[in-house]
Amino acid sequence: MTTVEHPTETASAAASGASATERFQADKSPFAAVKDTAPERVNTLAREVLAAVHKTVRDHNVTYDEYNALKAWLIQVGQDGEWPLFLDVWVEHVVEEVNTSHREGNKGTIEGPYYVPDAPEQGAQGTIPMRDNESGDALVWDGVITSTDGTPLQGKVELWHADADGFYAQFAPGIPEWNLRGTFSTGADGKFQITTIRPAPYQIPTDGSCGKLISAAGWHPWRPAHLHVKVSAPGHELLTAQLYFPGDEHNDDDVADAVKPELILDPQARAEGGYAIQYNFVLDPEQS
Ligand code: MBD
Ligand code: FE
Repeated sequence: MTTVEHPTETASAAASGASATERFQADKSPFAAVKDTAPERVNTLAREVLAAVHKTVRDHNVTYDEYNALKAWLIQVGQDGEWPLFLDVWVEHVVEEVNTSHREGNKGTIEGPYYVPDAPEQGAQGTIPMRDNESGDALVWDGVITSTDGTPLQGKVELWHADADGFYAQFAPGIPEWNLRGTFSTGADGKFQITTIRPAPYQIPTDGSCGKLISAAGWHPWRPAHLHVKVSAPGHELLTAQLYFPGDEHNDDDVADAVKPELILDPQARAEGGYAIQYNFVLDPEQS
């Protein structure tokens, strides 16, 4: 089992937003990707978003107090570093939907704000980096990566998830850098076996602007327990997904609307403790 040192600083929800913003800003590619977007496209999108806002203001006779509260809140979202959180929780699921509807292979879902590339390689069969005293039941996951025609693919599964307290390494302080983050590369048979721990239900940070919106609106901050994955193989579309556990009370009312029935696991209790899961990935060939 891979173990990593255990710093003593305590994890906190508030720091996650700032880390997510810094990490996103460090990657300049989002701007490069839309640099040459035609004015017509920008015009259409910006105009329609604004028209939707105008309609809401008219339909509900929005007051100046409410307009100013909105301004103050938008400013605060930026100051809290919570734009990545806000967008990934309340917008990304529709972007994912329209961009993957052509797929015949696995359903995917949103990436969320806490992916970090290049997690340490553990081989086709391995244990994700974790602390000696990591809490949570053991989870042993067997699977295979294939193409839509059934051919096994030499590929990789990048897995990341929260710890039993709902904190992600590199976004909450006090957690070893690569804790519960690993890359599992398969051989030509596409098979992998990953050992990790079963994560707990997750609450998005409540101590920032997104939390203020949630409590002001009478919503709840919960996501069901989930495992994040990116699955890739040469010549195939990258699959970004999350896997969920049956019976989680938030599978039906995920704050981020990211649960799909195809992504719910079927864990089996093991005689030696913990759970065994079997979940395979089918990747779509890249469109030419
Ligand atoms: C998460 O862990 C997550 O997966 C999403 C989508 C949003 C916030 C935190
Ligand atoms: Fe998550």
